Amino acid sequence: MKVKYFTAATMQDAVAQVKSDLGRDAVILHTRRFKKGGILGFFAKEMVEVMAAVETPVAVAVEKPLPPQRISKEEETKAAVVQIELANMRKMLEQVLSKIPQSEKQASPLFELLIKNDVDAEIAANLIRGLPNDTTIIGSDQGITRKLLVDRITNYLQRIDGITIPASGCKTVALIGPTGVGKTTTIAKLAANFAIKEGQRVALITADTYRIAAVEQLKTYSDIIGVPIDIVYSPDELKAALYRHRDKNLVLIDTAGRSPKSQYQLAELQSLLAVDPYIETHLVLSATTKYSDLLEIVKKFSVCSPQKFLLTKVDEAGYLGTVLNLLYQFPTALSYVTTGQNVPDDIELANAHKLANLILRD
Ligand SMILES: Nc1nc2c(ncn2[C@@H]2O[C@H](COP(=O)(O)OP(=O)(O)OP(=O)(O)O)[C@@H](O)[C@H]2O)c(=O)[nH]1
Ligand SMILES: [Mg+2]
Repeated sequence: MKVKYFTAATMQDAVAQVKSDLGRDAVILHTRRFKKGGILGFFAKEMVEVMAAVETPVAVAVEKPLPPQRISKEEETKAAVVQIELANMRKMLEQVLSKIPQSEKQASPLFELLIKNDVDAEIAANLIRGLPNDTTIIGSDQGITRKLLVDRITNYLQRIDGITIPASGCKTVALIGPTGVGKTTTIAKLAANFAIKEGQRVALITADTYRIAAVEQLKTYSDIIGVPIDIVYSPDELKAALYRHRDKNLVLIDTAGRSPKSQYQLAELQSLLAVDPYIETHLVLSATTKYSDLLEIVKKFSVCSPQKFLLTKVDEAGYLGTVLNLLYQFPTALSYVTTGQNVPDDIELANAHKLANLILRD
């Protein structure tokens, strides 16, 4: 097969070139319009490029005498142009239709369920695209389709990564996030679980010295759990405290709630965490926060390069679709999920399958 490109000012001219060069058996494979010349895009001339091919180039070289023509060459060229334009229109229409799966959207109760749970409409449409309709599988019910959908959601959430204590050396984890999302409570839950249930050597450090009550809150937990606590007022003090606790398995750092709107506060937090590149930072997000706010929080806290998200207050959240939307936008590992105020019980390693089912809550 011989393939050639032809450029001309009009589609008619390009097709005429194809015919005279490759013969009447040539087929048009692709056409495109592009701009040529001009200055900075101004006065550019629109050109047409046609990609054409012919099966047997030999036959083209020795062109057979044409049968008596009933239609003129000009009419033939026009017909070919119309055909190309029609093919292009059909292609465009197919593309548009594939983007708007209207029938799926309207027909599927699962689509409605995703929307009810605050999943973004486009994400919901992507998730249900191609899923078998309940009526298409003999003997099936919504359970089968629902299971497939849960699997799809699970795939999007499957980067689960809690705190792993190294065989030797010390793991340092800092929780950061906006005010009141549950950082201190979560630190207490983690400390209790690792120290009491797993028997690890744990130390707490709090850098939240803005409120007396904040220090007292964590100090109370450290007394009950029986782990040491250090209060640090500067990056240098944090460095020194980390050095002091180098014999521990896990050091948990609590930080003050920061407003995503305050660049100063975020820069301060960033310089605090910069004292040790091995600090694993979890951005604590409340499942009750609305999506637009979550987006802003994630964007603004990105200056602190959090490696993982930790989701709190899942017990209070009416709908969890926002979590899926967020992870679609920012694919990030989820570490833990907290489900209530009780220390140490209301925390668990994030579970993608469980969350997927919550995202499809009736
Ligand atoms: N329902 C529910 N409440 C929670 C959860 N986690 C924390 N809380 C509550 O949320 C409130 C704030 O918790 P804190 O741990 O003080 O939050 P924080 O992020 O440390 O707050 P700041 O230090 O002020 O930024 C407390 O009343 C907690 O009991 C949770 O998973 N579910
Ligand atoms: Mg706190």
